Parts: sequence; structure tokens; C-alpha cells
Amino acid sequence: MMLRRILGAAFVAVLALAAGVASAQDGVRIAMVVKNLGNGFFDAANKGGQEAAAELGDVELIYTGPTAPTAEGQIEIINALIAQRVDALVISANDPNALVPITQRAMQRGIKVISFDSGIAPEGRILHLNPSSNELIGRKQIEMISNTIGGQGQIAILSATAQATNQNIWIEEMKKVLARPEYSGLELVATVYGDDQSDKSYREALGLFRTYPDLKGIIAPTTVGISAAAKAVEDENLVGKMFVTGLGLPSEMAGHVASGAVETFAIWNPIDLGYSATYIAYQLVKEAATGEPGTSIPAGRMGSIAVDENGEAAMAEPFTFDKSNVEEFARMF
Ligand code: RAM
Repeated sequence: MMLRRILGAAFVAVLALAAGVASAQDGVRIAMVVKNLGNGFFDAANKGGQEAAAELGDVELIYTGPTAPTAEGQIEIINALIAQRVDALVISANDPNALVPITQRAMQRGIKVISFDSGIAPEGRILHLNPSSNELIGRKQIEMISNTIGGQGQIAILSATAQATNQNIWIEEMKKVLARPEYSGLELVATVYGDDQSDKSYREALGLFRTYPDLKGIIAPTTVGISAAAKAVEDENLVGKMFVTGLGLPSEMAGHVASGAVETFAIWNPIDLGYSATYIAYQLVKEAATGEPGTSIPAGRMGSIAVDENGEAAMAEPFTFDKSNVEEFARMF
């Protein structure tokens, strides 16, 4: 009798375990691999991704990334995720080419791979989701610095890592705009890399102040770099003499706008970006979309996202912030 009861309980336990495994297998596991952890921009993208996962219901979104923004760190993580047999990888790449062999291996095993924010070369992903048009992002940053410093003077770029796909594209776009006659008063004297680490970005900003005493402005096309550069301007009592602009999070920039180190900066909504990327990955896993050039993918509250002939999609225009609106948006991201 006793033995029967024990066997019965064991049977129920085995059944429960099998059911658990079955439901985990039925659900969709998406891993969001970001450039690095500890970056508020990616935390906001994760927030949007979790929102999409909750809406879709049968999704587990794993949020992960290396501590420092390196391709090697991402390769190690992607290897482990392949072994765990996730269904999709949503990656913001630290290098367009270095990740290709590992993401190709993932795709060969049936894992759907997309990049968002910072792209993987076309052969290493199904599609890439840009936050906005690259041309617009580049132009906007030149317009902002030019307006702030009256179109005249030396400027420098303080970027993220030297291999970052997105920052390198934006820098190219900025250089094209700078070559136009209306910006002939601006002289780009240097491009330096803070590696999306606050302390290194801060030191690079100090280095620029020392090397270029006539410097008037810094463009930092990275949320980490812009706030570190603005802090350096404040700490060195350069407010009013030196101006910082670029891409920042209102929540991290409000104080720097109030101090006068920053007049305007821009960004898109990182929550929407993470939400859309997660939605797209889900549709690919469910084979409700192919992601092929020329097709569209439904993305919940973000509507339908069109994939262009290069396998890229773009979301909204970047939004500009200044003292009139930064506080209001600082509550969101
Ligand atoms: C940093 C990262 C990210 C970039 C933003 C603007 O957080 O480099 O990739 O899109 O800045």
C-alpha cells in the first residue's frame, strides 16, 4: 500500500516535470544580447522587450551582455545561448564582422538572428533594425553643435568603441554633412573613443580639453560618452566656453542641461526599440514573417515595420531635447 502510494506520488512528479518541460519547449525563448550591461540605454531597451514579451504571453526574454563592450565577450555569451537552444537572438553588435561566424552557426541551427541598434553585417543576420535613418542621426548632431556654437570653431567627436557599427556609420554621416559649405566654419580636429565606459569617456574628454585649448564643442554619439563629457565640462569650469551635444538619455542629461554644459541633444525612444526588436524576433520564430527584403513585420503597438532592399528597417525620427522638455522625458527613459 505504502509502496503504491510512493510510486503514485513519483508518477505524479514525473508527469508534472514532463508538463513543465513541455510548456518551456512550447514557449519562445528570445535572448537580447546588448553591447554591455550597466548601460541605461540598454536597460530601457530591455524594459521595452519585457513589455513585448508580456504582451505576447508565451515569451521568455533573456537580457544579457558582457561587462565591457567587446565582440569577444558577446561571442562567449552567444556560444552559451546556442548551447541552451534559445529560439532567437536579438543583438546590438560591438563589431559588424567579428560576430558573423558565431551568428551564422546559430542560424544554421535554426536560431533566428536579428541585430538592432548596432548592426551585424548582412551575412550574419536576417535583418537589422535601425532606430532611425542614419543620415538623419548624423545630420542632426552637426546641426545641434553648429546652432549652439554659432557655426564657428573647433569640434571633436567622443565616440563609443572604435569598432561599434552604429557610431561608425553616424560618424561617416557627420563627416559628409560637415563637408557642406554651410558648415565650413566648423573644424573637426579629433575623434576619440571612450569605449562606452564612463571613466574612460571622462578621461578622453579631459584629454581633448588639454590637447585642443581652442576647442568649442564635443559631439558624443553615445549616451555614455555624452554624459561623461558634460560632467568633465562642469568639473573643469568650462560651462559657457565649451558645449557638449550628441545622443543622450533625458534621465541622465537633465542635470547637464540645467548646468549649461549641454544646450540640446537628441535620441529616439529606446523602450520602443527594444519592444519592436523583440516583437520582430517573435514573428520570425513563429514563422509569421520571413524578414526578407521588401516585406513587412507586424510589431504590436509600433505598427508594421518595413524591411528595405538591404535587409534593414528604421523606426522613428530622433527627438531633440532642451531645457523646455528634458524633465518631462527624464521620467520615461
Ligand atoms: C550608447 C550605445 C548605443 C547607442 C546609444 C546612443 O548607449 O553605444 O549603442 O545607440 O549610446
